Amino acid sequence: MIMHRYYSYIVLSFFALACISCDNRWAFKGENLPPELGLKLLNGEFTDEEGNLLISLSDTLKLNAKTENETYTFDMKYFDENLVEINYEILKGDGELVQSNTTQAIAGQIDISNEEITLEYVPNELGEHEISFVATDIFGEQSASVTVFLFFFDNWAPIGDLQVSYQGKTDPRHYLLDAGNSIDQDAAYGGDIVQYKYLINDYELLTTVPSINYIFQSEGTFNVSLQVLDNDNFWSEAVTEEVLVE
Ligand SMILES: [Ca+2]
Ligand SMILES: [Ca+2]
Repeated sequence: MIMHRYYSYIVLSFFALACISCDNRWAFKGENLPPELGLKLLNGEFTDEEGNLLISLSDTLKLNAKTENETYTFDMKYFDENLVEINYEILKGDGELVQSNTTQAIAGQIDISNEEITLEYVPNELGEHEISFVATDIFGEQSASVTVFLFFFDNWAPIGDLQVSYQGKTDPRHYLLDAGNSIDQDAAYGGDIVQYKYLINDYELLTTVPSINYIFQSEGTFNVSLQVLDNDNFWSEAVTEEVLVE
């Protein structure tokens, strides 16, 4: 009987504490867990091996008339028994957040009828964008804020690289003009070099292959310059080599 009384005492005091903190609500806030909110990891899970949630991600996307995707899709999930709402705010950039498979669309609010949420961000401008989410439960307890940073760009320029080397094989003034180390800075996003323009003094030569064999027509000093064109129709700045042909 003594044990029983002790148990009752603990429960009562717990109840008393709960009512002080829960603002006259008919529930035990002391048993409440604050909501948790996380973004989908690359492996398709929402928690890592140690049970941690991903609360921030940043990504860079190429966006122009030629790219296929004009939006950024991502997933998040909430963990809570008594969630009331998830609010979001676009802190940086002009864009819209669209939730898939929902009939209810309230600005600044996410439909929480499913724990897993698929969202699409539609930017109205290039540059930096930042979207922040917070989940709130019935007791007003909030999750850590989840933030998505996105950077949209239209094109990064190519950079030409020119190596001139003496060959002398077919002719004593035979050289190799090699632009093979030229790069397109957005190669990781589908950027590519499609043309090479050589200017040898005043003589212009356009090719689609990175290196050419060239025979100078006379002795003398030649300025060989190179520009490369990317698949977004943007020319690099010229790089120039001075070649002394003997
Ligand atoms: Ca809760
Ligand atoms: Ca490019």
